Amino acid sequence: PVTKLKIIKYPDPFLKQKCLPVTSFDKELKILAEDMLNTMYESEGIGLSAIQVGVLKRVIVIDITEELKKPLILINPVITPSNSKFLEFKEGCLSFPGIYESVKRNEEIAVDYNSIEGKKLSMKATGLLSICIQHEVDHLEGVVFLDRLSGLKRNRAEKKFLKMLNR
Ligand code: QAP
Ligand code: CO
Repeated sequence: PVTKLKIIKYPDPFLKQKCLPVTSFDKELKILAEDMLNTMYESEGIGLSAIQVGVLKRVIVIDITEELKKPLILINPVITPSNSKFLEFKEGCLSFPGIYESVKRNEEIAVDYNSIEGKKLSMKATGLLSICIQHEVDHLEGVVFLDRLSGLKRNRAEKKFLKMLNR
């Protein structure tokens, strides 16, 4: 069965929580990851964290391809910047439909993570993939992209979003 999960929207305080590491790599985890991918594809997203669908586990799914055929499932991801270069990109978020803001993040990262089977893996990422992984890993710490903006920009973007929610 294909399931579309409900996405929690800002300013729900649920999104400020810290997620717990995954320790059992079982059927339930596979179903969660699959439901998250379906939810992301149906919402036309490129990344989604478990916390956004109400699950406090360190699970993220990503697919930045146009053809929607390179799903990435990262469990317990840990990021290490590979250099001191930064990249600015206009980001969106499925928990903030309709707003896009420019955020500065590391350009190149290494990521240690577990596969869906629990295998320890690592990868390097640059460009959009790197940005997307950093955005999703932030969610696992209760951090949203607006938290990465300067005070003034953040205020403006938050007001704009809350106004849109009320219309
Ligand atoms: C995070 O965000 C991201 O406002 C993933 O109306 C975004 O998938 C990382 C979306 C950009 C890097 C660059 C947003 C869909 C999807 C919306 C998303 C909307 C419909 C956002
Ligand atoms: Co997001």
